[in-house]
Amino acid sequence: CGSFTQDQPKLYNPYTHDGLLKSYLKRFIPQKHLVEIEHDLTRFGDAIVANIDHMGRSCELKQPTLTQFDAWGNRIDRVNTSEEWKNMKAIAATEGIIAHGYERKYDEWSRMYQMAKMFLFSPSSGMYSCPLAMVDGAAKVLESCTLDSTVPTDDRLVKAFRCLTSKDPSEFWTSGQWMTEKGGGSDVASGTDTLAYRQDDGSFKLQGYKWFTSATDADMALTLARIVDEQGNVPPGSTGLSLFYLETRDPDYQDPVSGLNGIQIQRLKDKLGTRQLPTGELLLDGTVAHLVGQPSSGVKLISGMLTLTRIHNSLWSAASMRRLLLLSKDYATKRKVFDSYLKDHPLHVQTLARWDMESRAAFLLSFEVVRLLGITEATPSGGSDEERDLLRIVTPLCKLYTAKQAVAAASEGLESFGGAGYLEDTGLPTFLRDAQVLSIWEGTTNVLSLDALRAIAKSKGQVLNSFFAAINRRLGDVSDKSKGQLRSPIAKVHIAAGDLRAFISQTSTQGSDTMFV
Ligand code: MFK
Ligand code: FAD
Repeated sequence: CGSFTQDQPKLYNPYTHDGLLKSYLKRFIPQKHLVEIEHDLTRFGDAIVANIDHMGRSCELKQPTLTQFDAWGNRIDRVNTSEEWKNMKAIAATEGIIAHGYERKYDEWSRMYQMAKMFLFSPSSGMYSCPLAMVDGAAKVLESCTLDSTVPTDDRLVKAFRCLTSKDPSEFWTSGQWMTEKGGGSDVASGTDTLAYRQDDGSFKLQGYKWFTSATDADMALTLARIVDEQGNVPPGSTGLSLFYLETRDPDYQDPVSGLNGIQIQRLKDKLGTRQLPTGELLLDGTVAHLVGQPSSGVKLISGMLTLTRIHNSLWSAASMRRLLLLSKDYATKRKVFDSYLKDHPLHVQTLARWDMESRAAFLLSFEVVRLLGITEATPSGGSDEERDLLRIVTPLCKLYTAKQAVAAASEGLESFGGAGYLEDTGLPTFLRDAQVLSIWEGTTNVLSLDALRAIAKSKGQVLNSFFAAINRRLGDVSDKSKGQLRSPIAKVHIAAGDLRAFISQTSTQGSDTMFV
């Protein structure tokens, strides 16, 4: 009596055990690259099962803390993170999780390879995928700035780009993205009152308060501030914001005790989820920073970072949905109820099948954005007009849509384990807690739907024309191939796209005066 124990769900190699990513890569990546890529993903999938997943769990169990003062009253502002968290940084570097996207060894498929690795890594990374998303976004901005021949090349930015994309753990850097202030996270233009004072050597000193900064342990950050002119005037609005680069522990400007560059960490946030992540409030008090690009183009420049972090957000949404499903499917072969395993109960299978379908749609839509990103970055032409338009319009829609799916799927996922899904020591509640942030950071749902409208308005409707042209053409292809029956995996993208089309019509007619549909 009471001796029954339940076999727990087991994580198998998420690459070899789930045909979705494997078959997708096979469809798109040329054979000459695929052999090498598959070999690496299989090895990485084994490493995830062998130790990375366990380390990721430890990152939640050993949450970061802040020590503000030493025994003698000195302000030291030290963020204490676990060994496992630090190891994630080394793994990310050696695995080339950022580097692959910039080495472009596999041409336009390099991004697909990089994001495939990220897809496998993120649910096991103990939220390290968050700083990595910001690393990728910062690398993208710095790459375009250092390639821009209209602006003199700044050696600091070249060095930062090298560190962000390094495979050497001793050189690899992470980056923060400090945009949100107390007055506004969505409305950055009104909310930002950080000021930048020009110094004689051409650098700037920042004074301000950043209200949400994830990865407070980052090596560098990109941030926004308003440049005060010689008369003491401060430019208002969106065009008054400039983009700055800073090193949190710049050796030239370190405080002798805390080691920080004019930064005080006021506190770490007490959060519903993402507890693995040191998200803090920072007082910038004379932080030495360097202008990136032209003054007053801060929002436009940091939008390049937002594009990348929003793609990572979509990837994470799809990856967490898929990972929880794999665990749930395994559990269905182990948990017996009413004399049979869950897998033999049609109603349970139907629930899993619906969720499976949702996760496939999220995956396909996210990887379509990744495919487009790869084309625009690594083909000599930078992609066709249509491909660039699609990347612009689908990125915010994909982020907002997959984030909502991820929250619903995490809830369904926990329920599929019954009461066990609610228990902390199964590790399962983390999925739900962490999913809730996906629709908040990197632009809330409404802000992203307005971003889609911004893209439509700015292009005078052209991005929408490209969107429907692509949909109609591919729907035609699918109908031809399957004689009207939408059976192929691509058809599933179109089902998701059909929802998006309905969504766009809705937001275009409800959300703005600039109507296009
Ligand atoms: C694991 C994956 C996730 C990782 C998460 C990492 C941790 C979380 C970190 C964060 O949450 S960081 C903070 C994220 N914050 C946001 O996402 C801000 C949300 N608010 C917006 O997105 C606003 O739309 C935005 C601040 C970008 C702009 O608002 P404005 O001030 O009304 O901008 P405006 O005047 O419309 O645009 C200024 C310029 O930027 C315009 O260009 P032009 O000067 O040429 O006309 C715009 O076209 C351009 N722009 C704006 N959004 C763009 C864009 N360009 C390209 N793409 C976009 N998305
Ligand atoms: P608000 O902008 O006040 O939004 C409140 C509500 O208003 C939302 O529902 C929103 O959708 C809605 N809304 C806003 N504008 C409109 C509009 N025009 N039309 C209709 N509805 C609208 N920020 C950083 O810069 N760096 C970080 O590293 C970072 N890390 C974070 C980590 C966590 C865990 C969290 C939770 C947040 C983090 N953020 C970070 C902040 C995050 O980006 C912002 O919270 C987010 O952008 C929303 O801004 P807000 O909090 O000011 O909300």
